[in-house]
This record gives sequence, C-alpha cells and structure tokens, in this order.
Amino acid sequence: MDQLGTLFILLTLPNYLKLLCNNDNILNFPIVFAEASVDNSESVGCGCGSNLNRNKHSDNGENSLGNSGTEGKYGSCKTNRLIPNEKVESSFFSDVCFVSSFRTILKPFLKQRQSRGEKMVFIKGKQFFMGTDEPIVTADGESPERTVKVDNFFMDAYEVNNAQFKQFVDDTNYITEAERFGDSFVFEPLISEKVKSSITQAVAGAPWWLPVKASSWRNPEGPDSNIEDRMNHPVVHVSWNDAVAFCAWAGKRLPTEAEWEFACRSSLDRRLFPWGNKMMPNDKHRMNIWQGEFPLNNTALDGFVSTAPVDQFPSNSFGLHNMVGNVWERTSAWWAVRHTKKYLDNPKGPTSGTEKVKKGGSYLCHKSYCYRYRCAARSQNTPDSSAGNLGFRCAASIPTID
Ligand SMILES: [Ca+2]
Ligand SMILES: [Ca+2]
Repeated sequence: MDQLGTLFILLTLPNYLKLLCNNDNILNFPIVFAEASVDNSESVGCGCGSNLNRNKHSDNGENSLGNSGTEGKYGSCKTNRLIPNEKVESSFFSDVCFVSSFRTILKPFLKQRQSRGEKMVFIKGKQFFMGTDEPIVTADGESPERTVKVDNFFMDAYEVNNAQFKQFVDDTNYITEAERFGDSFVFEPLISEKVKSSITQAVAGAPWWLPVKASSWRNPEGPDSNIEDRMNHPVVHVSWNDAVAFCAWAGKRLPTEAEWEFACRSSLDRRLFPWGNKMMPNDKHRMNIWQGEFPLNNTALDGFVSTAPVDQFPSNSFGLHNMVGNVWERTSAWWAVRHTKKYLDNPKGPTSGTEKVKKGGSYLCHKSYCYRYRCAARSQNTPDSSAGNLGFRCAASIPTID
C-alpha cells in the first residue's frame, strides 16, 4: 500500500467504525444495578486449578504433569504435587460497539491473513477502579483497589470456541502443549470409568483433578471423548502459550489483566459481578458455575455440569458473554500479588515471572471453596499448564501506523 493509501485509510478508519457503531451494530444493553450484601465469612481454599502446573524437570528437560512437591499458597495445597490416587476514550466512538467485520475494516492494518475476527466489541478505555479494598481471597492479591486507566481496545465477545480453534489448527497444523506432552488435567467426575481405572495419581490438595493421558482440546475427558457436539463450547486444555499462538494467528493478542478486568466490570464500579453485586438478579442464573456441594454433588441448576456454549447467558453491558464462569481466561500479565497504589496508565503488569494471571473462574467454581467468579478475583498458572476448565479470549489494540 502506498503512503497516500495508508493516509486515506488512517483518516477514514474512525468514520468506518463510527458508522458501524451508529447503526444496528450498537447494542444498548440494560445495565442491571443490583445491590446485596456480601457474605465474606465462607472459607476459600485450594482447588481452583492454580495447582495444576506442569513440572519442568531440570534433570532431563522433560515437562509433564509431574511431581514437584512445591508448597502451595493456600492452606495444605501443594503446587503441582501428584499423589497416589487412592480411588482414583476517543470522541469518534460510542463507549462500546460490536465490530462483526473487524478484520474486513482493519485488514489494511493487520499483518495476518484473512478474517478470523469473529465478533469483537470496541471498548472505549477510561479510568476505573481495579482490584478491591474488600478482598475475599486475600492471598491472591485482589487488593488494594487502585486507579487505573486503559486505552481503547477491542475484546472478543465470547471465549474462543472449539470451532475457531479447529480452524486455527487446520490452517497451521499447530500442536498444543497438552498434545505434545501427552496429558492434561481433567475433573474426575467427568472421566469415564474405563479411563479412570488406568489412572494412578491425583493432585495433592485437589484430588478431584486427575492427569489423563491423551486428553486434549480434541478429547477433553480423555481418548474416549470428543468435541463433536461442543463446537460452540470454549476450547479447553490449551495452555497460555497455545492461547498466545491462536491470538497471533487471528491478528490479535491476549488482553492485559487491566483490560480484562475493565471489560468484566463494564462501567460498574466496585461491583462483584459484571452485572452488579447480586449473584442471581431476579433469581436467574447469569453464569456457569457450580451449584450443590463441591466436589460431590453438582446439581447444575444453571443448566451445565461442564462447559456451556460461549454465547450462553446474557452479556454484560459491554456485550461480553461469560466473562465470569464457564472457563478461566488467560491474560498477558505475569503473576504478582503486591501492587502499587499509584495511578497507572494502561499497565501491563510485571515484566517477568513464572506464572500468568487468569481471570473469571470456571464451571467448577463454588463459593465454598473457589469464590473467584468475580471481576476482582484472580488466580494463576504456568504458561505451559492446561486443564479442562482453562480457556481464553483475545483482545486487540486500536491499530496505529508506524
Ligand atoms: Ca454449572
Ligand atoms: Ca469465562
């Protein structure tokens, strides 16, 4: 593209987007304000999957769901320790708008190939309160509340689903880390008796997680399972590294933690959930988590024992679905639990670390042990770890001309 063409597109891009945002693509979602007191008295222990990290063996370079014996962060949890399994702002834009033809509009600015955009939402960045001064899982570094500003950005309306990931794999022959290592973690009740009978280990502190050979995004519960009837469910058993590869292929990137949390809160300051403080406004389920007694009895009153379609449940006011619940979502940020209270402009997080921040909780979360299906909540995994409740969605920056 010559310089004149580039200049023309640069000058007209905001108007293209404005057109999109001023027609049927605008979705004016009602914002549900719901106030309720929060009971902080219930205990929150281990088992959210932060202990499902692969173990790098320094002696032989192998990487597997091995036994590191490292002390975990919560109570008696042991990070990654396998045990014998006894049983086995811009004036051009509206605040948000859908850009269903994201790639078409932005194609001249993107280095990747044809559209894999799916539905994205333009989010007008601004200042917000990140974290909370009323932490529930203190050890996770949910506090202090700090004033943060994010730039304008795009966010996937949905978690990446199996159909999208299959398109990526078909196009690139990409092999996920779970496939290369030969195993991944699966929630025990979802595993068939036949597969379960061959497993001899479980995870210390979270014995409901089992390392299952040949489990992967194609075979979420092991070799005798498949995704044929789950193409619109979130892809799982993908590592942070896999997620980064997918987003790059799609011409996108992972969201920063600040972007993710801002998108989750969707203009509501200091609320627990994307829609307010009441978990079930009007007694209706708004997310896919666990009902019943964890881990023994999942009543699935929300309709789902495992993953739900990525467009299930109402969106938040930004038009984003399942920001909390369904599957955990990776961010680009390295994990740290201490934060400055200083104002930060578009923070990216620590410059290095060993684990990556994940947000939003999953279908396995219950208030009694993993009350992390809140916008301020956070947890972590190593970049190569994978499990049946770990997924992601992509973000994208507003294009600029170098
Ligand atoms: Ca559920
Ligand atoms: Ca989610």
